[in-house]
Amino acid sequence: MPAYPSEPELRRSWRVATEEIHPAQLHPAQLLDAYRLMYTSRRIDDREVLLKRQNKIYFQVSGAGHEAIQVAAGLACRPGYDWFHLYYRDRGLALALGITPTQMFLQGVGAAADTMSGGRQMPSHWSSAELHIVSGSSPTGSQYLHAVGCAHATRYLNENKDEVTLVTSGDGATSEGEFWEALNLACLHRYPVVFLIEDNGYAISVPVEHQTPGGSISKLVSGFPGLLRLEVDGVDFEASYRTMCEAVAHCREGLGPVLVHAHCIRPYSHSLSDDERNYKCAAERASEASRDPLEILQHVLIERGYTDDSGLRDIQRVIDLEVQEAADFALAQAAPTVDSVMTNLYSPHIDITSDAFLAQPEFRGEPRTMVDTINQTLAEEMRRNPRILVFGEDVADASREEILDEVKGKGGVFKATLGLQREFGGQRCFNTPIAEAGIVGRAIGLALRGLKPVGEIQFFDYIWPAMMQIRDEMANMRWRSNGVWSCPAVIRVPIGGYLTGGSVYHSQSGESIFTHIPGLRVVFASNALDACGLLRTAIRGDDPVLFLEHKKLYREPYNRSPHPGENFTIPFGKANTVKHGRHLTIICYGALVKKSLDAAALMERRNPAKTIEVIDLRSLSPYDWPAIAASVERTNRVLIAHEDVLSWGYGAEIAARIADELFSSLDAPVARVAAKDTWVAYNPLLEDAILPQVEDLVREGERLLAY
Ligand SMILES: Cc1ncc(C[n+]2csc(CCOP(=O)(O)OP(=O)(O)O)c2C)c(N)n1
Ligand SMILES: [Mg+2]
Repeated sequence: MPAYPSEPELRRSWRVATEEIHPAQLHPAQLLDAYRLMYTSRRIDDREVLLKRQNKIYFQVSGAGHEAIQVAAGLACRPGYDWFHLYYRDRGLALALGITPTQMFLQGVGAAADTMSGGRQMPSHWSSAELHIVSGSSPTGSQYLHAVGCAHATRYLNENKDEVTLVTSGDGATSEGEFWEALNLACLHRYPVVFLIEDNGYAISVPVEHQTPGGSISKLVSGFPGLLRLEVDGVDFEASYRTMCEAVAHCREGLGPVLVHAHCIRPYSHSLSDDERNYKCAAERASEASRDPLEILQHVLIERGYTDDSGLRDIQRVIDLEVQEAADFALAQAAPTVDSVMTNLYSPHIDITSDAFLAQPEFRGEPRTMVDTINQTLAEEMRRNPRILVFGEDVADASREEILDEVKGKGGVFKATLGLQREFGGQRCFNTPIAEAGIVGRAIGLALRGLKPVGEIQFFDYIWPAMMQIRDEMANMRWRSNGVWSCPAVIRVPIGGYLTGGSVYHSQSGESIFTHIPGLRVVFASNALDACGLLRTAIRGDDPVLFLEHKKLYREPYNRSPHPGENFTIPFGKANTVKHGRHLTIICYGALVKKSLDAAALMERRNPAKTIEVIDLRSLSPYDWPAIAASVERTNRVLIAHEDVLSWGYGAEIAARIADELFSSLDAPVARVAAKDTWVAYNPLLEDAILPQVEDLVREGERLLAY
């Protein structure tokens, strides 16, 4: 590996004004420093625009017009102490916090030496562990929930610490549900979060009055209890700085969240792919041009005699040169090697597929149900690790703690978390609002801070509001930041049907949608013992995990297990051959394991010369290809069975791979048994017809045996 300059090395060669300034004492030198940062921001944009036109970088989004409020925000906070969730327009903010021009250009050219993403993210996707700038993504508004999780972590880790979390977005992003979920949570818990809305009047081409009822986000949120609202002319640096200092001080004092509504302009269109002349009239553009934050501050500096025209030109010349040098340096850097594309998808520190997680059970006590075992495993891990927080809808025993002595407690709609609040307190097991993106988004913020969140989505059928958080944030945080940040949260999700009455919104499967996500681990236990071992591995691991729990299997008598010990773990990616046989392999998981065993027994009775092997995958991503291959090479016939729908389902991938890699071992086609390509219905007759049954397995199995 070539030696690239480290982030601190890059920073040493770049001077920024990060000393704390008191608003009342903004002296000339500090105003000049603010101007330098604002001017640098604009010049980097201009240079990037040029480089994009020359095809030397591949995308450009500018901070032009936002520099005053951004630099003010950066200078009002303490990088490396406070926490930052920025958005793509925050160049001035990132500069004020300490990201250097060189770092910006390294990301622009997509260099291997890009400290923020290793050439993986577009420019202006800020990240620095040292400065506490969390790797940003592109989905508008999703960062708000991470900020809430981050502020929650501040409180959990050290209630007296006065660090503040700053989260920013444009005006348009406030229409996203995540913004409202985050505001709800921040006000509910009085978290120390500054919400900075940089309102440039447009979301790409949509003017703010067509986006926000009444056209003013700060007016719209007036009913949120405990929310301090501040509105400011965001092109006026001094006003912006005073406002940001007030907002930050309010949070530091523990007085609750603040929303700063800053009005700015956007002179360079939305991005280089956009031309605002197509939707903004000339008069409006001219009026915006008269509010350029750089010109306003220049005017102040000269009028007060802090500098003159030639002084300004000197400042500009120095910065022009610095920017030019930074760009030239970045352009000379090597691209990432193509063999690096898979690095930092999963933790390089803890390999949950390794034999380190292979443990022998030390059984004790009476057999327990799967749901009891999950409950017990959670409690054991919480005793062992105070960083584990369990939360979700109805997971606590009682939100009103004072009545705990009088009531039995709820502990989840399936009782998987019963007693955890009672034993560990409301700080460690608590109810959340009904907001699935909020559950996962908060988990992301907590995990970024080194906590181990174990969130619950009440039913798989309701996981969809969290999809953006799972796929575009939790699963790719490590990859997109090239290993600097990660979100090793565990999300537990009851799933599946065969409930007689569960119907359309309490019985669906859909695991293949998640196994399709790089960076996410997906496991699915069929019995109490596996649930214990896999859950413990998930919690002790360092990757984000979707932990699927089949509702129908929670309380079955047949899949119970005595307690296997407090250190029992199962590595991910290791299947369990639950029955050995020589003439047909059934590959299955979840509720289909028992059905496959029943079908195997029936087929063997009807075909005495045949024996059937049943493999419970347990872990869906990664999955145990060696176990599948070894079995199919012996039996030469294979049936893949799952409860989720057939088409584009989980079995399609396994079948394709078997057809590709084991073709010469096959004596029959690769068959699949799965749900019909429809929804799970309420009427039990319909549910039976829709979901795969033992007879379906027998029919397909015997077809293969006879082939
Ligand atoms: C979830 C999501 N939807 C759509 C987009 C495409 N998109 C990128 S920026 C943008 C407009 C954002 O406007 P605003 O929040 O006002 O920020 P501004 O760019 O004006 O600073 C849109 C629609 C996206 N990135 N993410
Ligand atoms: Mg906007």
